[in-house]
Amino acid sequence: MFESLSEKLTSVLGNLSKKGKLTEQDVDNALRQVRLSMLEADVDYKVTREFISRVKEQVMGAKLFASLSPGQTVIKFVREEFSQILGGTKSDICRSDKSPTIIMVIGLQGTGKTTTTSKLALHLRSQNNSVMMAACDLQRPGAVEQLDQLGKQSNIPVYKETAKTATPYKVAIEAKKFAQKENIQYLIVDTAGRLSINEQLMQELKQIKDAIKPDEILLVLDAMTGQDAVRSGTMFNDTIGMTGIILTKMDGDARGGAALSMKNAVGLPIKFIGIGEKPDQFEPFYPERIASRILGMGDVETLIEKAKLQYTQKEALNLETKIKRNQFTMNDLLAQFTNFKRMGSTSELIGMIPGLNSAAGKINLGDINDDKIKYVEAIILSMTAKERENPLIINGSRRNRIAKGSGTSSAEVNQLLNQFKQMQKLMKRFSNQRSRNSLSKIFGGN
Ligand SMILES: Nc1nc2c(ncn2[C@@H]2O[C@H](COP(=O)(O)OP(=O)(O)OP(=O)(O)O)[C@@H](O)[C@H]2O)c(=O)[nH]1
Ligand SMILES: [Mg+2]
Repeated sequence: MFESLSEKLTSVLGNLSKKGKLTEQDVDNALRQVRLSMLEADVDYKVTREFISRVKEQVMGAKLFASLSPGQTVIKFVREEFSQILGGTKSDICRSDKSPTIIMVIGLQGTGKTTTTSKLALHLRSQNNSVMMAACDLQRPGAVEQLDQLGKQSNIPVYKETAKTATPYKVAIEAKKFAQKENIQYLIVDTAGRLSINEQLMQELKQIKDAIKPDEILLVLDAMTGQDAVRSGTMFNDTIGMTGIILTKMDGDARGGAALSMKNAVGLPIKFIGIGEKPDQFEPFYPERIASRILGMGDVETLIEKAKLQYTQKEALNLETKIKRNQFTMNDLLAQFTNFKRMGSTSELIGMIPGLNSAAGKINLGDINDDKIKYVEAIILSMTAKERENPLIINGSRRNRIAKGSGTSSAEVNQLLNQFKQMQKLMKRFSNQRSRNSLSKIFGGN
């Protein structure tokens, strides 16, 4: 997400910070390029214009032309402004005093409502809440079954009614009663979509809304539809009223115009983003972190949170001890890949590592991708237990056997062995105090 915008801004702002003193002309030139990049990213014209004028105002107010490294200050202002137009601070799901807190999920056809309903349910459950979903899309054949399947996969109960006489608002009322009786903390209601905002859809949604009085109404919008998403956000808010927005398919949106225009145009916060089809490809929306990602500064906080979800404290400590004692083997590397894959796609993770987000094209992201990891895994899996513990015993004939077994060439096996050696060297350096602290931070050890 935001790849194209991020690439351009990283290069414009990178050039700015390389300069020593700046003239007003330098800043104007850079801001002109920022403006063009934002317009190319499909950010609303008015939002862009106001953005640039606010940054310019701050630059002029800061008297930075006299300072020695003004580039960083300009970048700071740009970052803060991005964070502001993305909504400023993170916006949480509200919690009702009485259980259940009811969340109604609405939106046009195919935007990702049902997938998002189950992702949100998983997210709330991971915070130790009891959650139930209600299947109130009785419009599309198979919709109830789809939610039911998703519920089964993640072991989250689904309230459904299959009687021909069932209507969406009646199912919603029954689901609410059931959740109250069972003292379930969150009830998430999936609703039907239509191709466009029509009378029938609005009637149905209003009926459900009046019947169950949800605490949150979240509108699901497809980020890939850019300004169309912004327009439908405005229309839904004018007719039904919402409390927040979930932007899905951010993984397929290199530009990011919808995300950057939404708060200003609709006046509501983006609460979550969908970043893939899988159940865990879903994140709370943190404006500040996203602003950093857009400017190629990475997002260490999210990376740490993702890592923490996958690592137990014990695993983390084990790993750290092994690294400290220089006992990190190919088996450990293999285990790290498995953890890495559970955390998300490689490209998604790379965007969160500061400076790695294609910093002015210095790093070829094509070099590090999910396919490459698959090869590396195949090579390690073709090694014997002894070879994995001690790769030094791998001679010519062993190398050929491993290459054959993994469908690679012996040159590729060699390359991995060399990389592993380099890695071990690097890890030795991790043993010093400073690095140990940062490892603990990432892996949650003490
Ligand atoms: N890449 C990607 N795909 C997504 C994301 N969210 C949903 N999808 C996909 O979008 C498609 C539609 O998702 P649904 O959840 O069925 O959409 P819906 O809004 O419930 O659709 P209707 O009920 O027909 O209106 C599915 O193929 C999902 O896997 C996302 O964040 N990223
Ligand atoms: Mg659906």
